[in-house]
Amino acid sequence: TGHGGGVHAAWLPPEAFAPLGSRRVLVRGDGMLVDTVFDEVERACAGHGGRADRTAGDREVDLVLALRDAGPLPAPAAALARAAGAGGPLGAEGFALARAEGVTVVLADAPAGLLYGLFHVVRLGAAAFEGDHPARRHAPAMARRMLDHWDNVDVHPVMGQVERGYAGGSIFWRAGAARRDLDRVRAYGRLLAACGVNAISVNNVNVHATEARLLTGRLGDVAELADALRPYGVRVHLSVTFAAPVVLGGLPTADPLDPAVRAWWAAATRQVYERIPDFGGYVVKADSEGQPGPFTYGRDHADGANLLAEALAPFGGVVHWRAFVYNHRQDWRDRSTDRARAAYDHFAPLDGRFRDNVVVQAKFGPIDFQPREPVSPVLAAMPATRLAVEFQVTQEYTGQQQHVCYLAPCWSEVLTFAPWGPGGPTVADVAAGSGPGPATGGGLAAVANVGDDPFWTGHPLAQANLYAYGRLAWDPGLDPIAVLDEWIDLTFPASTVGDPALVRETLHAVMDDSWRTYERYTAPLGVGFMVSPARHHYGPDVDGYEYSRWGTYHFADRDGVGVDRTRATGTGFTGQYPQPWSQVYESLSDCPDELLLFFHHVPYGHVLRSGSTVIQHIYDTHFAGVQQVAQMRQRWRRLAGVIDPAVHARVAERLDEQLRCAIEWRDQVNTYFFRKSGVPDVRGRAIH
Ligand code: GCW
Repeated sequence: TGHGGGVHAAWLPPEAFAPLGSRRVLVRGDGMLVDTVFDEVERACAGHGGRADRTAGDREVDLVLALRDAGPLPAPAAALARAAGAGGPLGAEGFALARAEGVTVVLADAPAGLLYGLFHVVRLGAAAFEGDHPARRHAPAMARRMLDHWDNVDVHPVMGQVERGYAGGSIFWRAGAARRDLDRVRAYGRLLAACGVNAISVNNVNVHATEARLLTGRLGDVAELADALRPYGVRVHLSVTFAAPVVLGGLPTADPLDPAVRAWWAAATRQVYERIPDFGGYVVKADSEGQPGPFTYGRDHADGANLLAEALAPFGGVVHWRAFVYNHRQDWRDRSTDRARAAYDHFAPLDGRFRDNVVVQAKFGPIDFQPREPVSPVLAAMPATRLAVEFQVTQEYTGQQQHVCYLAPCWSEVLTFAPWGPGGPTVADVAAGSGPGPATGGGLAAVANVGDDPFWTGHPLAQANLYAYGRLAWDPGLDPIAVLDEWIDLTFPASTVGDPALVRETLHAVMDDSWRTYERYTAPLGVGFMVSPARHHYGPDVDGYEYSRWGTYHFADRDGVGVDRTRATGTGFTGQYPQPWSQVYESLSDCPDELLLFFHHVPYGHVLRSGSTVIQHIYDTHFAGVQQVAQMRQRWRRLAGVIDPAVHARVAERLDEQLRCAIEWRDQVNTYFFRKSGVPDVRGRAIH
């Protein structure tokens, strides 16, 4: 069950539509997305014995999905709709749901709202048709909930078809061409709509020669994707190269202040909108890791971003300009350069200079998607700029979809973090536009984790990360464990599994704490980056980046470990935070344990807030982490014969690899620090 055309149904198996599909449903309203809603309802009803209507006769109904202006509704629904809509406009994507007298009503002002309302009903399952529901309004916290595909059109010699992709090839591109598997693209759009994602960029932020041409000569390929995704409310964006006027336009320069360059972007952008009227905008990685940018012309990032923003403005488009800018040719001997400082140093001084259709997109932490980082200080430093927070759903640094690592608890910590102190605005507020900055926030963006793998995400349980990302972008206040429950209910409907309670219990046992488990057996206390350069960031290599140009070091010696980022004696990075965090991170005694080595270089005998020493903490967490993985693997075995055997087998195989790899992490990290420090494990366990 759950398979259609060889592709896993993820969180939309037919059985998840049973409660809806067995009802008498009326869909009222016009527009492409209302048609989508009706198609969904019709399909569900065909499969489960219900009835789908678009015209209000005098037949009885169980569920009404209606646009407010769609004309008269049958009697009980009409009163309910009035009650549901009473609190004023529902917004471009919002909806209200109410139930009384055996009728459930979903009301929206705009077609997209009806689509999200439909999937809300699917999520509620049988509960949508039980008892009474007082009218409740739903609207997304973030206007833009975006996924960035790091998909290449051509296979890149080092990075492959999808940069940092762990789920096979791209669903959009293959070996230099568009795949044209539009059924798959539509299925993807449907999954995205069902978790709330409404924007994607379709190519890698590292824009190579072939990909550059998506903007001009190969725009048709992008238009085709936009057509396939439009019925699900997903708008398409494009990563562009800043050098486009040179490499595509044949101009001698891409200087953002050059009138010919501006004219080139204006013309190119006009042509994009002629082809794709609802095109979302551009994503740009500039002056970062070798990508071209305004620095070449002595201009800054505001000049660069504003150039593209000016071209997009007449059409309502936005430019997502990434703040991931740092010196990737550092000298490890130079102790004054600190990669963590870079984004703030480059961008904070530019606050106020960006046009209002520029979104500055900052990775959630100051370095690079490590399993544990403090929140990026950029997010608290640009009150006059629209800011988007960038997450990495693809598990580059969190087990590469070989390991179970449910990331929603990490994202939730970031989103609910209050940069100005407890009780103040949160990171989610900043992104949503309800914080101190502009009222139109930049929203969330995240690197996608899907590919042409039959399970979409390689590791079937990694589907939960994609689902949870969308849900947290819609409502960052959601409890990540409750989101996991939603995902379990949808993905493993009770009717499709042998023992629903065991399935739920096992998935929670395996997934709830998996991010912290991953953290335990990998790099300790926020130090990060002890990953293997040779194996593309998979598996341990404690000194792999220690003498590299990338600027990611741990500075372990015989006495201690960690990066001194204090103002007093270190790089001064703590000074990029507002109070109270600036002081909390500066202070050795107040700094949270999990970030200690991110901010401080300490002796191995330093006593943590937990009461343990740093060295003992390293040993304990690494032993504990491996034990937890072994338990996860044990528990998973109990689902054999209970769930879809293909899902069971794929996860079982990956848990074997996770355990192997976790043991390798444990032994390399423990041995490394034992050899450096000479301090034995107080519990006398085997360290090699
Ligand atoms: O995490 C790093 C990755 C690069 C990526 C870069 C970025 C697309 O290792 O593969 O490049 O971040 O975010 O731009």
